[in-house]
Amino acid sequence: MLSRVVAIHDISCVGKCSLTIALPVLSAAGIECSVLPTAILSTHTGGFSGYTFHDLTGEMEPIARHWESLHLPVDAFYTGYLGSLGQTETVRHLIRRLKKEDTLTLVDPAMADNGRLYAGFDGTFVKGMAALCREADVVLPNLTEAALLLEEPFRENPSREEVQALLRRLSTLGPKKIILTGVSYGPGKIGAAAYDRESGEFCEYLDERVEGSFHGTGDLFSSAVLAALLNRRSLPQSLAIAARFVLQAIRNTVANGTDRRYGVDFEHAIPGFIREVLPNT
Ligand code: PXL
Repeated sequence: MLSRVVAIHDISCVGKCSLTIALPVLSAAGIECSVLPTAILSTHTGGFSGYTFHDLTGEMEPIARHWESLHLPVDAFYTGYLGSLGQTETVRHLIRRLKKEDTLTLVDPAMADNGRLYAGFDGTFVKGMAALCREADVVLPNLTEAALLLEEPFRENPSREEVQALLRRLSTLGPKKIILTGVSYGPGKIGAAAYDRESGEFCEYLDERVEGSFHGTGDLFSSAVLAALLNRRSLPQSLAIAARFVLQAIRNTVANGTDRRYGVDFEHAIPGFIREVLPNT
């Protein structure tokens, strides 16, 4: 049966990320993606100057009320980039009201990378995002976001033991599954590590590191992990499927030689992703 995800992210009109990634990736994986846009920007905030930003907080509550009146069944909430501190509260309450016992909540605390908060965010926003993470079943931070959520200093290349300790500490915030991205235990490799608090198991998937920074890959990875989990792939399988999809998109982008600010060429990696996430097609 078709699952319905409600994706709560911004619309960056240009520069593939957030909803312009969540929608095509989830749809390709056979999942209905309903949207709750948090803000509309002319481009994302990571590389273009002069971008516009229109906050949509005022629309969120009326939309949620209408959905409540429809008794809209939601299989998963998927939150990403939120526009303001107030929105972390709005989203937290909205999910509480609309979720059922078996609804999955995946929070990607999209707020920082490479040791730095994204433009426009501060320490109070981090606290709001940490409160939202406490409501989640699955959280998916990168190393920078993990340090911020735990109020610890950022460390660039933690060892496997340090990563596992970090995963355990993150699980004490509340979520059952923690997936940490940007993990690398040596030169030339990068990937993700995860911890399932219920089974007590750790897993990881590392693959080739392509040098450089590629915009939107965090959103691509999160969307692909959610797509895999909803297609009943295990946590280790979901990490592997998502990481290979992101790597292929990065390889395509390098081969094309396009301006990295416009995002990665994930479109040509979709057929391979579908073969892995929907193996019977
Ligand atoms: O990819 C994360 C993201 C999402 N949305 C907006 C962003 C960013 C990262 O910079 O600026 C608007």
